[in-house]
Amino acid sequence: MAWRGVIEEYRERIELDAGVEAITLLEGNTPLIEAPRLAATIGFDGRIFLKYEGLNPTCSFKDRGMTVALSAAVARGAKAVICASTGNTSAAAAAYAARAGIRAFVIVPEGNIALGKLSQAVMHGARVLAVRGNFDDAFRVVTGVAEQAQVTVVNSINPLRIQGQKTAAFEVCDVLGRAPDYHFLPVGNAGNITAYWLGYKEYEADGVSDRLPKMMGFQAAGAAPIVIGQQVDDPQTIASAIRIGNPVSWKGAAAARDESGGIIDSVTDRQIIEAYQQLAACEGVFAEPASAASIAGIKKAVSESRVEPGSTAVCTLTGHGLKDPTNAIEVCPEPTKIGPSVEEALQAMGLD
Ligand code: AN7
Repeated sequence: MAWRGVIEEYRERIELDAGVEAITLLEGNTPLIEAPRLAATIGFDGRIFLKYEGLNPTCSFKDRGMTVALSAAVARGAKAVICASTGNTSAAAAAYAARAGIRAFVIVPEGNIALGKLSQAVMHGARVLAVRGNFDDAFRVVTGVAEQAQVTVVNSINPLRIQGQKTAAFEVCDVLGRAPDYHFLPVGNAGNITAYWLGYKEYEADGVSDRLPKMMGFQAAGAAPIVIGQQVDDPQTIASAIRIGNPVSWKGAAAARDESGGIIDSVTDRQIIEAYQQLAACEGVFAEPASAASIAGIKKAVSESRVEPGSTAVCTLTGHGLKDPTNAIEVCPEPTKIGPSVEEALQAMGLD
């Protein structure tokens, strides 16, 4: 049977009022790709699988939560949704609001959202407000606006977002037949690590998986409030998606770490960029810089002997590489310019 989107596929496991009509773009069912070359490159004697969330309809994992949040909002008669976003949430909110025929307002940090994400928000007809400030400032504006206007907040303080996002953990188990031993993922607002942990716990409690993974979250070193244990006032990282100083789901992330016996650690921008290029070049999988924090994370954890040899690890690649063409072009060598001549081409190819 054709895939019906995460609500219909997992409706009995999602806390959504019975009979709510699903507003869907058929999100979910993303591939779990084994990455043996990457495992060999980083010296990991075990199996790595990539949960490639960049293949969702708006090219990030945010679609899973947005289908649930928008479906519930519309069922309750909402005419508009609002979110603060480093880009991907706004792209998903804009698309699902368009699908539902309601308005979307998105507040993004001016100058700090990747081009692909901004193009999605505007193309889907959202009203985009660029705030002079960072994500945390934008989020404060959203909560303030929501107190005074008839708009539904679809940031991950909305618990329905977490309900949708946990389906990614179900999919991983449905493919592997059980939970992995380790689950690596980037951490920004910390909604996703909270959601995966919830999903894994539910499958384990129901006997669908015989184990729980250790949750291995990674923040960017310049935006690592959970790692240092305090809010960061001026978060900085090349991975704009996770440039967040005061995560909305901080408590959920800490609980996932502590209950699972995992870690929340940081990786530098240099490590993120190296992993970003390595993943694309050695496995043919293109993910945006924030997503590469999970790859930088497993490299770091393996190098520190924090991962058992012979174990199975899943790394979530949260967003597609095409979301952020600017960074890709910047970190790679420029194309070699040649005239329309076979000789020049051969010479430039450097094969002889
Ligand atoms: C590609 O869009 O917060 O820890 O406003 O876009 O669940 O926040 C994006 C977050 C990782 C972090 N990877 O996930 C937003 C936003 C990508 C992301 C994260 C985000 P959370």
